[in-house]
Amino acid sequence: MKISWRTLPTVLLSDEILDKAFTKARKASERVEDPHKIFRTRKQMIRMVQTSADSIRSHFDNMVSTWPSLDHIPEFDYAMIDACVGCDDYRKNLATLQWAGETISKIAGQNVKKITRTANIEFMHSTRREFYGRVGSIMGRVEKPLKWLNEARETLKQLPQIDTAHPCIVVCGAPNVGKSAFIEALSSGKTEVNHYPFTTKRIHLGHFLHRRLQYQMVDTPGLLDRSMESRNAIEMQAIAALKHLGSLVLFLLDPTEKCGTSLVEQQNLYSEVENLLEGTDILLVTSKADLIEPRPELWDEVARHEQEYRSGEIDDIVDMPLLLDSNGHVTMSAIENVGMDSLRMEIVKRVMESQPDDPLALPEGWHMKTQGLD
Ligand SMILES: Nc1nc2c(ncn2[C@@H]2O[C@H](COP(=O)(O)OP(=O)(O)OP(=O)(O)O)[C@@H](O)[C@H]2O)c(=O)[nH]1
Ligand SMILES: [Mg+2]
Repeated sequence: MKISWRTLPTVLLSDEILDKAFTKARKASERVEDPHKIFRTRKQMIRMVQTSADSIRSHFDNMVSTWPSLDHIPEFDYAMIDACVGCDDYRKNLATLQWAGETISKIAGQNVKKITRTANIEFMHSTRREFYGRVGSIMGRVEKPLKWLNEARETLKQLPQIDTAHPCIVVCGAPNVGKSAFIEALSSGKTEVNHYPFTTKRIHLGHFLHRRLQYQMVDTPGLLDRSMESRNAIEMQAIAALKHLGSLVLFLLDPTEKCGTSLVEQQNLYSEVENLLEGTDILLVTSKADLIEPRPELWDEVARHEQEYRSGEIDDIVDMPLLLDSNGHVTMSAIENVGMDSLRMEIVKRVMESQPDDPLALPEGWHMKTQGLD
């Protein structure tokens, strides 16, 4: 399942919704034909009240049903929405629209009754005017919620579009260790570049396919690359959200320190991430293996295996040696593309192990019918 904020239409503000509704209402009244003035006026006023109310009601109903309901979304999305805009506000503002639509419908019903019961033309007009006035004041009360939702949509649109039904590998580590380069190099298609709403850094979302299963990889700049003290509450919430997402976390460590963060600091960060994402499988990977002197012992052998693997069309798990550094940590070079395929294999194996096949699980999209439970 994947929430798509980008396809949500722009949020119209009160004035625009009112304009649309009143224009429709006027046009509807112009179509009324009746030679009898009282009957004609009655029909016209009723049409104006009903058409404008229906237009606004259906506009709001539509919004409420197209905006994702927080009750049925994956935990990751919930936590991200909460971190970015706040779930309580989200619910409250959508509920206000629902209320406005229902209230306008109700008042319209009362005014239509009044118009139906009178033969006084002036009273028909004034009832219609009174209705428009009340609609205007209700619309005044949804002005703020509409603006809020519009901003929320802009904010949420920036989130990476992660499909929580597929495995996701979270790639973290200090700034400049090569997170983005790693994702770029391992991705089969184009990577998506975005921001988390609370950082200006570019995040990358990429994927590769293995046996028709899509593996997503996302990096975490500005989230898991700073010390605890400098993180704010929103970032902490977003980190908590990552727990619901990661099938596997890769922590990249740049042994050359070319990234600008010392090894000691990087190791401290690693311990912090271990604590923060407790319970998630974390794999420590050293990056920039091409810069390690001397080159890792298995460099040539791994490169040869990977070349063979790439020239075949095997889509299964292949036994390949992992590229290891002198400390026994998995390593790779995104730039020279060595150690990447063997690490990809390791990722697939680990993800598969963390998600054991449940023989009783139904295929996605199946719903068990509840029978005899009425
Ligand atoms: N030699 C070498 N350089 C690399 C490798 N991977 C990344 N780099 C370089 O390291 C620098 C940082 O790489 P990025 O991928 O932008 O690092 P990042 O972790 O995404 O950085 P932030 O998003 O700022 O946290 C770039 O200049 C890359 O070219 C590698 O495997 N070998
Ligand atoms: Mg980056």
